[in-house]
Amino acid sequence: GHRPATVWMTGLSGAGKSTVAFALERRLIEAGHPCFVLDGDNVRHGLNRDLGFSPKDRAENIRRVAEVARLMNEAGLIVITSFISPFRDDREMAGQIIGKERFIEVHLSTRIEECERRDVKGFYRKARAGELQGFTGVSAPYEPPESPAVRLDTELLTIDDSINILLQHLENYYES
Ligand code: GGZ
Repeated sequence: GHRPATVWMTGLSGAGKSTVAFALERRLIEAGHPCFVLDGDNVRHGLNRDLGFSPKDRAENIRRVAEVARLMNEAGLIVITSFISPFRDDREMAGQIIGKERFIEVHLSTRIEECERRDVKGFYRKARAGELQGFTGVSAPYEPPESPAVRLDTELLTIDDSINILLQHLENYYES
């Protein structure tokens, strides 16, 4: 069986959070665990469409995501969240809302040089050119977690490696 938990991915834009989140979701569904991914695409365009990227708006983004994750956990789902969540205090708040027991912090620790090299959406180039203000890692801070449950560097690991590490961690979590 499974206990509802929230796998909270944090890391820079381009670190691989969403890729890993959706690959993990697929594997968990195949194994019979109902789960759901919350990410910018399904949250920032709807529930959080009134929020931007100021520190205050990011805090509110994370607070609402945490409240939704908590509800989904209570409904019996494993939740995987994919947000930069750059501030330690905000992630701490998310852990409080979701409940320490259920909150699994995963740091996508891919170096900024690698994220910038990928530049999937061209945001880093725009940020360096001064066309995009307050971009995380360039002109806004990212505070890495000090003791995440899992740390994944997608420059060194394949997606399958990352998924296997996370599944192993979840198995241990469910056996504990
Ligand atoms: C960071 C930004 C910004 C700024 C737009 N800073 O690569 P993406 O496009 O898909 O991921 C980024 C996403 C970050 O949204 P989050 O909700 O995860 O942020 S937070 O947790 O800090 O609230 C990027 C895009 O939105 N984006 N402007 N200024 N990322």
